[in-house]
Amino acid sequence: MKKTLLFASLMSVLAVTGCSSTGGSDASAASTAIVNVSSNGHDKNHEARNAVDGSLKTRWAQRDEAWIQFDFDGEQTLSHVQVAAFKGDERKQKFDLEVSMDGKTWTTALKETATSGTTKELERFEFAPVKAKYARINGYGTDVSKSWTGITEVQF
Ligand SMILES: [Ca+2]
Repeated sequence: MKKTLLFASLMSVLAVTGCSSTGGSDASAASTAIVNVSSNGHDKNHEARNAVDGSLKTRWAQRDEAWIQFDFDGEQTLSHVQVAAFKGDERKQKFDLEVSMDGKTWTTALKETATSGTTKELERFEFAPVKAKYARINGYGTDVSKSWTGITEVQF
């Protein structure tokens, strides 16, 4: 009985982290690994790491000039980003996406983009494939609040 419970809890952990051994078509299992996340600051306890913790209930929030940076495990070829915005079913979060190979020189991958304002879930934004070791989202507030950027989850 104890063994069964342990196995069941182990399986639920695997399901949450997306480490499925079936190699199925679950998109989350194929997301690019992020080894570090940082930002130019945050509001209260809404830290940068909240944008990659797998929960839509936690967020990174910053006002006015806002950026959040994602460091990958070496060189990656990116062609999309998924973004879930805080109150994403009420507000359109405005952002740009920049990518870099050295963390110093940045190239714009997505310019003057915004979430739909119709969902709290991850939304997918595609762009021309580009090699990158780093990616950065610049937030420009929402259609409701010009100063606040709030992002609950990001995946590449
Ligand atoms: Ca989160």
